[in-house]
Amino acid sequence: MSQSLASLQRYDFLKELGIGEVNSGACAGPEDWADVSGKELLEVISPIDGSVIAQVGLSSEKDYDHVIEAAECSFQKWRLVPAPKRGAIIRDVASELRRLKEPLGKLVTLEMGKIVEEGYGEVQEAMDIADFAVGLSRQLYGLSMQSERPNHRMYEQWHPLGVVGIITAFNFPVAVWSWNAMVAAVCGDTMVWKPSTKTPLCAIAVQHILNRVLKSHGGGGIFTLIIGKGARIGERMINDKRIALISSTGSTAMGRRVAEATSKRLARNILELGGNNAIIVAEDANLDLATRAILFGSVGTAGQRCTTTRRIIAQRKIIDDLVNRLVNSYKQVRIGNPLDSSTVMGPLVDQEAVETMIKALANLSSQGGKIVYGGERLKGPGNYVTPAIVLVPGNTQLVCEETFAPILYVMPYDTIDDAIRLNNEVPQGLASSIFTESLKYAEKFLSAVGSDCGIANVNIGTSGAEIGGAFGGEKDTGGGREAGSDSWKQYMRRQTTTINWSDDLPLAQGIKFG
Ligand code: UN1
Repeated sequence: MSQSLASLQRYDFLKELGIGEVNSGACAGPEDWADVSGKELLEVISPIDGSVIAQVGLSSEKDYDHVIEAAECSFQKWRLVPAPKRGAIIRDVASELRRLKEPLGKLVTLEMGKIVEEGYGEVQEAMDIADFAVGLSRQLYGLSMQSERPNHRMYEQWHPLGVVGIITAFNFPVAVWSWNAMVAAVCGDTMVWKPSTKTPLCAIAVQHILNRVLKSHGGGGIFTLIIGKGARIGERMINDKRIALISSTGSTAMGRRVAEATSKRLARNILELGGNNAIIVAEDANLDLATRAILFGSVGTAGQRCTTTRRIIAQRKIIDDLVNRLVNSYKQVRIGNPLDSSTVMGPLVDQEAVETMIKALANLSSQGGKIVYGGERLKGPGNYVTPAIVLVPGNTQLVCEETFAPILYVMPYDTIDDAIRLNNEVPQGLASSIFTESLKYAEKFLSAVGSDCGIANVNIGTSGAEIGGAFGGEKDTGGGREAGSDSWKQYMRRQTTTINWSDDLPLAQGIKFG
């Protein structure tokens, strides 16, 4: 069953992705798009110029059940496919992503506004985790332990978990899904993806890729897609007993709701929520390096990464020099159409994001904040602002909140202990960095009394993590870990097995019974 999108403004690169031809609403497998007629339509607005680029039918309750049933049903077979064979299919997904890196990267830019270089980077990240998952498919190791009983063998093995629900945010409309989906797929799970309603086209384009690859392998229902609002479809997902794990990216408020619902039904969750990431710049830091890293961290993706650098904690002796350098760099940032390769900063995702930024800046002076650069709304169509640098005395109430916009707060410190305290003082705990040439400062920052974040870097900014490590953070960031390292374990169930190959029945703990 397939239907056209209600409307789609044509861009040449969309043709290559196939999303102008067949489409949308919900999809459970190859050739299985839901009918769009009679559906409530979602307008997809490009942040570049405010134009409506497409209308997408929102999935109905019936679509939802159809998709979940398809995922449940395909799990029965998929879990029996040897993991390296599952990996071989993911290898084909990676090849398709590689082939379509350019049009897909441009679609990311068109739909959410990050500059095209970052759009390509996002698809690269999806390819990277797919490659990682292919390797993983020949691993998924369990440990073997020494049994205390003679002629007994004890070990653990990992089995597929079930249906995984993936809820993603607008800012990484492809990469964050792939962190979950590529790994979950080789682990033998099937999944249901609910993308942000701000970026349904990226999800539709990806689903077309998946459908093509799966069809060539004679399958379907492993990756499924449902497009709907959080209040309806999201709520159904998090409360649905058929979904064993919910992996969710978004605000802390949303994450609390997911945690509540999944804990109530004792399901698993992976939460990747707000960040309020700081870079400590010590008196001995290489300021050239620090300035470049801060610029990428604070202005990259127009300040809309969860890893965006939001706070600079600068040693009092160098703070003026650093702020001057930052203001000079900010002045050179070319703001404009993100599809233009010379642009450094594109628009914010929507008008609401612009309002939120302007409102936060308006409240600053009452908290001792002083804008030293930017923070203006730019005239014309699209959601453009100038990135702001703000001097603050410390972690005021506003600084403690994550404003998803390019506002960089700069605060002074005197001792390294002060700097670490300031780094840790906010509710969130995702990414953190220190710029220093001192081994002692760096090691202290990384020690148990150092940064309390899930990511702690030295002479590298807070954003732009590689997929090989586990990604996520503590406190209000939700505690989840995705992508590399041993994150795969969350998508599988562990089974501890003891085998007795003796003719006796010794009990553990030396118990004599009967
Ligand atoms: C996010 O903002 O949700 O580390 C993910 C980074 C990227 C991923 C960000 N690799 O900045």
